[in-house]
Amino acid sequence: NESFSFLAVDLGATSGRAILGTIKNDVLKINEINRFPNPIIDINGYLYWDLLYLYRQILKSLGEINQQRIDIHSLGIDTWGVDFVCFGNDGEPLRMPYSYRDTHTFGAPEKFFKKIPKEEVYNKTGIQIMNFNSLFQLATLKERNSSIYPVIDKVLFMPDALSYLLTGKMVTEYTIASTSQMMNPYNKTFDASLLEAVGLSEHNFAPLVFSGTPIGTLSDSVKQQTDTGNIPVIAVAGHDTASAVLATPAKNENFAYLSSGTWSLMGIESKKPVINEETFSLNFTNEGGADGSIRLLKNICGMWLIEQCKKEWEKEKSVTYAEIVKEAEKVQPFTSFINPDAPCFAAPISMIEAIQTYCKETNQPIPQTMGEIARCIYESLAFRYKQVLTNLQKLADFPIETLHIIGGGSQNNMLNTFTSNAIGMPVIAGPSEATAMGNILLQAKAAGLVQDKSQMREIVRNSVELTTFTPNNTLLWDKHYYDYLKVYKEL
Ligand code: LRH
Repeated sequence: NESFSFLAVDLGATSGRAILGTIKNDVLKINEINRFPNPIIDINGYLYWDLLYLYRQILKSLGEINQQRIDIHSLGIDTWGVDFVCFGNDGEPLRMPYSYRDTHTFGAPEKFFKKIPKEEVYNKTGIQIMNFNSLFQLATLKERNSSIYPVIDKVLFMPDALSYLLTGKMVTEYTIASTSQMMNPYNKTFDASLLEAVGLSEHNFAPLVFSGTPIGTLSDSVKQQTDTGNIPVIAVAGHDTASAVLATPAKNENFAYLSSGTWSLMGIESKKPVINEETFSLNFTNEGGADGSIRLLKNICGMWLIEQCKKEWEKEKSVTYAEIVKEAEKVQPFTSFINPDAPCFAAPISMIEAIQTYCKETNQPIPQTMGEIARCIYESLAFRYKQVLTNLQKLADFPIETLHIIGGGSQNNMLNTFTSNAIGMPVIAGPSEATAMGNILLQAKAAGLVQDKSQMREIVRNSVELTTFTPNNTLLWDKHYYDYLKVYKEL
């Protein structure tokens, strides 16, 4: 009953955190070491991530670990999907990475499909067509004659780029690479024709490794700056969603998951890719799972909607999510709905105005107060979840009996209740730190402490309190689902 500690660096598109995980007697205890915002930086209308700031936050977290005299076995980094850093042949970053929210990729897929038709791109990758996928970001840079493009030596996805800054070693981790829309999900390698279409080849990527592979140890420079030793850096499931799904506390296979954060990722696990006319027309994605399985899922615009509204409300006075939910509880239910995935919500100047305009254009009452707007968002999300879950059930070859909601959004009991009522199925909420837990459990696997996914999930169940929400009022929710469908505008 020895204990082992690991450091998970979990970077989301709104905030990042460093979480210490300690495993003892098959129980995982987590402890937040550092939490920091990860703002999108607007420079002359282009949107970037601050790579060096993220690097410095990781060093700060290591320094903190050292100060607290904690011995960690290893460190692993996971981040949001699709974004990447380009490096020159001297190993230096060529520019700050763009944020996938940058509108420069609007319209990029349509242009790309003139070279390789849409259906072919989908059939090759199984990835949901979204304008910001790495493939279309690269196509955009090439098309814009970006000055760095001709001198790109390596493209490293975000977690791999940060691991490289820490170790000097370059790898391409499979789960994060799978979000790029450049990989073949059957043989788990890059598709040469897609790379060629953006003027790249396999040489522009570091060697592919699977989740749980050691990358190297902290470089001398990092060791000096943080006063730490030879800590190994592990390529965990670099894609945050893959890490989160791994930590779903499911007991059997008849479940769907909803990884709830800035995005709501709703899906099932599949042993092999599911790529057919139906998944194409429903635009479902086949991302790589940490255990080699496929995450058949759909990206739903999640807490982004409320996060953006909150920012606007905070211009007047600061407000917590608990306060927002409290206001939403007070207002008239089922008044106005939006399609959370309508393009107008992807990167609006004002989210509040975008929601109001949507309601106006669909002849619904226009939500005005914080409570009204929040209620509109939460009810619409619950209905969107029902819509996607219905489609998922058509694709699944097993009965979906429960929905596991994991991630930060699982702490919203109002939304959990709404969701359970809308889908007419029990919702099991938690853990809220699923991503960090998945990250840590993969490091534990690399250390030989755990063997497989079912053992990892058992550890998660041993370690957290889960809350079950049973459906109520389903008839009422069913009735209003039709009102939602009426105003739901297909993309
Ligand atoms: C969630 C997420 C999602 C991606 C998006 C870009 O954080 O990784 O799975 O599609 O960010």
